[in-house]
Amino acid sequence: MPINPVRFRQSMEEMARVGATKGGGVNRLTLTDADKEARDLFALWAGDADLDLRIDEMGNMFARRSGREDDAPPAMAGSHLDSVPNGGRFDGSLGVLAALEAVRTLNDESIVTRRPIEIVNWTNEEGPRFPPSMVGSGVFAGAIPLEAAYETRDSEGARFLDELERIGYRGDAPCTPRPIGSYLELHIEQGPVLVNEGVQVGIVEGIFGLTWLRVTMKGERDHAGPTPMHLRRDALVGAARTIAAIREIPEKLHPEFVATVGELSLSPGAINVIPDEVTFSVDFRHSEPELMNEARNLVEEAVHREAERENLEVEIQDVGSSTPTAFDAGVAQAVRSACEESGYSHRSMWSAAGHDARYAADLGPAAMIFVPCVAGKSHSEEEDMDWEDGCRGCDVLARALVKMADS
Ligand code: HGY
Ligand code: MN
Ligand code: MN
Repeated sequence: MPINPVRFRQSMEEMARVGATKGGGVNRLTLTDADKEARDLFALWAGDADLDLRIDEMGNMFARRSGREDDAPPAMAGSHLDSVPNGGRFDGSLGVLAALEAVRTLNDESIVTRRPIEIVNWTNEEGPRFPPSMVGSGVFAGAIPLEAAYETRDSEGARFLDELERIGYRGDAPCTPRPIGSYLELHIEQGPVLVNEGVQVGIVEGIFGLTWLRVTMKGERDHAGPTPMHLRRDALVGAARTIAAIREIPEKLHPEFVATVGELSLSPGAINVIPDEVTFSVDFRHSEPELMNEARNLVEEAVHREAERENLEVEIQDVGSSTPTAFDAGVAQAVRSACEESGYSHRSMWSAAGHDARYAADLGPAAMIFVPCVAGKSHSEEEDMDWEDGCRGCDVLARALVKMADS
């Protein structure tokens, strides 16, 4: 099953020109014109590969190749084409286009698998514009209500459903759970493990849980000069102390626990006015549900402690969460056998990044494949990947996909 590295790289480089940024990354926020352009390009390539394209009511794109037993639950492989703001050109597109390369190779070799194969481009994997993340796969798996997704608004007030219709990707197919034979997702690791250990392929056997919160702290706007310090209710001071406390939580829980405050907004934002309202996000992750619960308690304790200290009102909003999930040992074994066939070094690992495989795993056996990215860097324009690594990942995906499609 020899993939075509030149064709694969050409498609990756053409896709990287969609929403390209000066710094070598991509800006393809979900449901923007750049996302539409990426979707249109994928749809064109799916047509060229004689795949039947189905778009569901969340805009998820399923490019289907018939199997000998066409009613069998499909062997799926895919990822996402949307990006974070000024993100990397490999995050997500690697998984979609490697799956496409695998199918193109099956076409070249005139191989027909038992199961149909479906390549998936999931809507809004990333989440920054319309939180939470992984919403297309989350609705597909029945974990997120369609109406809730439709009514989400971005920071300018644009509604998810209106934007989905505006780019022409509100499909007719129901976005509801259906059995899948298997799911595979190739992705750059987006972390330092494979690079540091010099290992070529990661066999991803599970995925961290993640919780997203949004905290609002409200104090009192007042003059920066005449207002005595002891009379102030400074929302930014309360938020700053809380954020510093959140930074200390991971080391209380586990060396692999992570917590991040990535968004912060304040009002009025004037040099001579005491801030009266601050909103910030909280993202924390781990593989153990108990530690996720404990972290949630510690975050709430910090918020209420610092609010009381500065006499602030607080609101903690749940933006979204997904539970830690072990992937399927059988699919992981298919990935391991593919690595052994090709002689690639490999190691088992879990993913600390969120991926649509998390929700696909609710509908059928799933696992992921990681390849190294340069310096483990991602979610930035500097994200980079050696092409040999990418081709190794594509080769493993193609081999494992055929095994699963013939299982
Ligand atoms: O947040 C994540 O881990 C993913 O990149 N959306
Ligand atoms: Mn991704
Ligand atoms: Mn990402």
